[in-house]
Amino acid sequence: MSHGWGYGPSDGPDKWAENFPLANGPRQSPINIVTKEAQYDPSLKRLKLQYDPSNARGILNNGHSFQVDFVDDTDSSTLTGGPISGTYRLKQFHFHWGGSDDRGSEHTINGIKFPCELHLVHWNTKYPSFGEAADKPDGLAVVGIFLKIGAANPRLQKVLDALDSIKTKGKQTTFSNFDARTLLPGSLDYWTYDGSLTTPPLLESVTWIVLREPISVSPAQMAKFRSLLFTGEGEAACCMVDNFRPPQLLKGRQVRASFK
Ligand code: B30
Ligand code: ZN
Repeated sequence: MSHGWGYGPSDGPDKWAENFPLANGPRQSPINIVTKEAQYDPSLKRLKLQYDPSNARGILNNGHSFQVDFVDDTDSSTLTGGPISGTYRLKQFHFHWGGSDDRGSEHTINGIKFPCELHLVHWNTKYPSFGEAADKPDGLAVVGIFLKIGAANPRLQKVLDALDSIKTKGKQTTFSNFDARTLLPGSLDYWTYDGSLTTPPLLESVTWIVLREPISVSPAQMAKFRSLLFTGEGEAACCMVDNFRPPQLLKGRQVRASFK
């Protein structure tokens, strides 16, 4: 589970290009979304997210975030519609967050940072597996959802209650019967653009779908995210905070909006 990259001064986003030259590629993520530059595209379809709660399988501290993993051997939890063609299956979701509430999201909106960002990761079933899809230009679709400070979000609580069991890098536990649809905001209005994984290997395979409406999270809930550790059991503890990549150059890409 040693990745050779992280979010510190010696192995963080400014250093990733040394081992992953794609860091300077033509379609890197995240980006700053300048709302007045996004073009409304009436041909964009409504997003359809169909998730089966029984597909949730486990939760893992992977040393750079934590992820909830899903069984993906059938089309029972899928993303269709929106900007994509065909069917994409849910593989996992995870979050990025800050050490304080003034930062933490990867995408920004007109330069505004949110304290946390949720990523629901899907792969295109025209390929045989996530691994085969992950390096294809149309291989992945990630739905990004901002979290903003407000009322405690009861839909997050089951996830947050599991974090005590996976405090250190490499720990995992079962996580079952979870409906990821409950994490979505009321409106599915979105921006979309062609981008990449936001962590090494930074593969340029992601159709990004960033929702306009944030979901809420309380200060106490954010504290729970920040109680996780980057480090493994027995190592000097290092809190898992500021695990986000900053916005990358647009390099001529167009951002489209599903709404006027
Ligand atoms: S993101 O949504 O762009 N932040 C991956 C998926 C989505 C994003 C970033 C990365 C991904 O699948 N990475 C490769 C898988 N990981 C697996 C792991 O357990 O956590 C291996 C890795 O990075 O090299 Cu660590
Ligand atoms: Zn992510």
